[in-house]
Amino acid sequence: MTDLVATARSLFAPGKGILAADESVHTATERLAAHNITTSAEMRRQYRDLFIGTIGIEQYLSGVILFSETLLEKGNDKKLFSASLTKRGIMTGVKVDLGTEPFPASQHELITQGLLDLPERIAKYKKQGAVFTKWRTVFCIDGGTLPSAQAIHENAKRLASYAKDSQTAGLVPILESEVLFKGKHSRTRARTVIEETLQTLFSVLDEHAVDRASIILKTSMALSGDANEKKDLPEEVAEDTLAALLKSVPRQIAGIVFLSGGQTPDQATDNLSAICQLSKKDGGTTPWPISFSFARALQEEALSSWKGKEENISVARAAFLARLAKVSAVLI
Ligand code: 5MM
Repeated sequence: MTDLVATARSLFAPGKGILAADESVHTATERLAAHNITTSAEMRRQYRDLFIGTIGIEQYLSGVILFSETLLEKGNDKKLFSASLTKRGIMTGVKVDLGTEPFPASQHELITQGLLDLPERIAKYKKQGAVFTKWRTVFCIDGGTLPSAQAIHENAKRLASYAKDSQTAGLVPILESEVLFKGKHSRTRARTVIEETLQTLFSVLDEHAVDRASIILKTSMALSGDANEKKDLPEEVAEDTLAALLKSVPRQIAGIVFLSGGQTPDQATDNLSAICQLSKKDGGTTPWPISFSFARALQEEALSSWKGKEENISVARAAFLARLAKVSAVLI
């Protein structure tokens, strides 16, 4: 087994998952504004410290994905965030894409950017303590027409190029393919789009000779859109999500982590629980380990308690730990 494969597999330690704390400046500003917190670089540092500085997270987390800015910062304990994670046995990852831009061939769709100086940036992040990376592509469902085949293919090519660069540098790549929850679409339509996007992705990854064994897939669950009146049962979500993944994802990859995508913390936890239960039915139906890489579903309750105030830190951290314990429990 190569070092890269060993690192990828250790991110799936029993009962552990990954905290996505890699909000870009724009997204962090939005998340904090939703709780009436005004953003500044210092406020973003405190926001990161709220989660990374929580004592006991190592019981539930194998890794944390950081935004590049955070890699250079220190927590309230005056230690670099990455060093404080490493000391607790938690691996540091970094978001390496530079966000999305309109796709020239189909202006209503988004394409992820950041390939130009990627090898240099990855080498720098490695020196700063990162052992894994993440690149996010995003697809919006619009009726039966979007996402278009061109957008799916272009995003897959960029994910493949990124994955190759990350593996060459010796960092495990997490390939995030997000099918947005936003919209009126049915769960069946979401399932079909997950299948289409992942089937294209894995065929393009093979064309680029990306080593399957050291990649991690970060995916959405198959859900009815948030503007659809239909409320999915966790068992329905589990059935469609696993059916799509079993049809589209090769057995050799290191594992699959789920994003929460704007679901409430309870909804994301219940749906992940149903997915894990179904995956273990009859002695195990899935060839890859499954875990979580949530951002919002892990952070929301803590942010509501914190409100950017020092006196609320301990209550907010207790809420974060309580949610981590619930999500971790469904994996076992
Ligand atoms: C934490 O947010 C990540 C970065 O997003 P931006 O590029 O918009 O700043 C994002 O990739 C995140 O890792 C995933 O969307 C999962 O987060 P959720 O909230 O869906 O679990």
